[in-house]
Amino acid sequence: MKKALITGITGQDGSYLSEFLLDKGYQVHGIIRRSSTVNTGRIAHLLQGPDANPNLLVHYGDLTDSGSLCKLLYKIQPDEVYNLGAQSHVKVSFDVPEYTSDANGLGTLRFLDCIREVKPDTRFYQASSSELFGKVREIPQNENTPFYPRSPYAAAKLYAYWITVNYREAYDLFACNGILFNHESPRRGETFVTRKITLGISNILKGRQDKLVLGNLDAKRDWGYAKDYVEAMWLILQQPAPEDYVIATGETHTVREFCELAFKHAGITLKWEGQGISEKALDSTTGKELITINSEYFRPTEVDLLLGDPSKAKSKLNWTQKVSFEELVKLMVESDLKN
Ligand code: NDP
Ligand code: GDR
Repeated sequence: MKKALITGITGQDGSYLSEFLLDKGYQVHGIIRRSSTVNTGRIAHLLQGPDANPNLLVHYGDLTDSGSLCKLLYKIQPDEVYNLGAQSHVKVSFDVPEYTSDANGLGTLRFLDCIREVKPDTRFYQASSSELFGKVREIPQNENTPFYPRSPYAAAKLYAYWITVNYREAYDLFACNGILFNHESPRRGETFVTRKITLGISNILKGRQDKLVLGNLDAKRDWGYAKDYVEAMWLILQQPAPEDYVIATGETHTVREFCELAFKHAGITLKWEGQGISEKALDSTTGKELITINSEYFRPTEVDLLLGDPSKAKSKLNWTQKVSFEELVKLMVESDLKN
């Protein structure tokens, strides 16, 4: 039985990856953090109840604590490590830059160094990000596009990207970067823009929230479905040689388009008024204000346009996304309306 160790198992991707690997017959070990409130909601169904899987085991640890990582690596002796743990919110990284750098940047080094010492044949996946491309200089972005990080989050992920490449080259580790563009799902954290919108719509329709307050509506993102993307992570580690891959849909949409489509799925057509910080969206039938803008949600430096070129993943991994942008928006809206 193959063994996988996942950091960030309680997150969106960690939960889908766990399900995917358990289905493939892996024994899955996850690192969880101690917290004062329950943080295992996304994997609770795998830990207890009718769908509980005895091949899922969780352990306390933290990416900022090298001893905990090393002990787990020694104890579990995994075949594959998926390093998904991170302070993953770009805007928050401006508020906690040092912690973000520690967990996202040095955390990756801690794991790689431990693998080098303890079990150098472990295959290592690093959750790299399209945020590395930052200030756009080339469209679409592929594995050869230069990086230009625009946040403490992206700068930390840049270090993690290069230390992964360096440990591969210096110590012959099977260490790979998946440069994943934005991917979403009903399990997406509630403060990321897509989920904030779909959950907000549900709350508005149920009378629990008055309106949505957003930031930059003009940012463009290449949004895919998280469940499709965790398959790519696994495929990257099954290749004969360790390489880095861009995983994306090849389509880009503005936050504004996401809003329009999401409200449309809920039966509401938006009518936009005003400009810049005074822009707002009204229900075109009733005139009710549904979206306003607040500068609080703007970032000191923004990533304006992300559009990935997944050609390498298509040809070498035979990977392609199955869920379209329209389907993704629909399934997120429907899920939040149902719950
Ligand atoms: P989430 O925010 O949903 O999950 C992050 C996970 O990391 C959580 O399990 C969290 O634990 C854990 N974590 C945070 N800090 C630490 C720490 N110090 N030590 C150990 N674990 C920690 O992120 P996603 O699932 O969306 O993303 C997974 C990874 O992929 C992240 O590294 C993210 O930066 C990266 N990425 C994500 C993309 C996306 O669009 N989703 C695109 C490209 C890259 P807890 O539950 O306790 O908070
Ligand atoms: P991102 O995702 O920064 O791309 O990082 P997020 O959903 O936070 O922002 C996307 C775009 O929407 C704009 N925006 C808002 N964002 C949030 N969170 N809240 C708002 O109210 C709002 N209004 C407008 C943002 O300015 C931005 O342009 C995600 C994370 O998962 C990272 O970990 C990952 O690396 C990248 O995707 C790829």
